Amino acid sequence: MREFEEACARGVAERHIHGEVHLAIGQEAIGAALAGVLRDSDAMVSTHRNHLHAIAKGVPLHPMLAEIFERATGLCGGFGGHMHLFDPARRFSTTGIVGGSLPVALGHAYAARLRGDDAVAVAVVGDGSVNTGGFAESMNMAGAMKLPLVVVVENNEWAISVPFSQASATATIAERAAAFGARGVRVDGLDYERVREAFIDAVDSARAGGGPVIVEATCYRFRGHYEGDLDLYRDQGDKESRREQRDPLAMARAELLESGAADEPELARIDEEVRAEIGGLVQRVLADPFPDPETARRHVFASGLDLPAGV
Ligand SMILES: Cc1ncc(C[n+]2csc(CCOP(=O)(O)OP(=O)(O)O)c2C)c(N)n1
Repeated sequence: MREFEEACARGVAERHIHGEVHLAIGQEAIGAALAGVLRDSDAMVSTHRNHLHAIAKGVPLHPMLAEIFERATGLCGGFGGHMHLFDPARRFSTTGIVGGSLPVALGHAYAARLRGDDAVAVAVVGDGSVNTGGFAESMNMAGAMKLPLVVVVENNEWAISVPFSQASATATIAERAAAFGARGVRVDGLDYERVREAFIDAVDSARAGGGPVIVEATCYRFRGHYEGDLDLYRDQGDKESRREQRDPLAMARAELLESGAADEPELARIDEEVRAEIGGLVQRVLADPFPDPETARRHVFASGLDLPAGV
């Protein structure tokens, strides 16, 4: 996940990617904890900071990176870009509208109820989204109808330059769950094991008919809000020390070594393999074609008609 996102950061610096790119470097423990837990039939809806969630849901890396690099081989033919990853086969989608993933995930949860199956819907959101009307409305309906909705809130303390502590009437997000007839849990989002336990428990409970659950995972983003953000609103000393002392990757590494689950040579070999895999992926994507400009307006209307180019 870290290597994939660093490839995206280089893609911005080298001008292969245009527009805003939001990376979740520093939040990998949450992304990793979501991996492998959901079934293919479960839906996941993410935000503008979505790469780790797509990887966790099993979206294949080549069409995903190709979409971010604006290539015709991308998930949406290179038309959507990084904020609009969409993979119906994996039931994964994103939205750039803050708070917008909640009503979409609610729709998936309601659809599961109408179908009568035991699929769950997961919405991943940032702390900024919990103060939107859509969040409250979706949570209320999910609670009233006991829908199988799991909301994972990545509380990285900031909504661009607005600190959570100044924007929220409650000290935590998890405590709001009670007002919606939901369960709420707050976990250290830098600790992979804790988030994974909380997420599995939330999904099991929602799948069994227990109604909505909010999992608030505390974390911190190491990059600016988007690539190019000068990030002047945060205390640089605090940011540096968190990066040095609370990097979830370094923490997971230390834990693996300490518990004897892995040794240095093994971790070095995995690092090498991942670097080679992502490096090769970037080379393949760079060799892929751009979308044909003739088709620029083809996806504007959902008419179902195969309109001629340019219409
Ligand atoms: C409805 C809406 N309002 C404002 C924006 C502009 N905007 C983009 S990201 C963002 C902050 C989001 O913060 P948070 O939900 O905490 O997620 P994070 O970026 O920290 O992951 C804002 C205000 C938007 N995209 N949509």
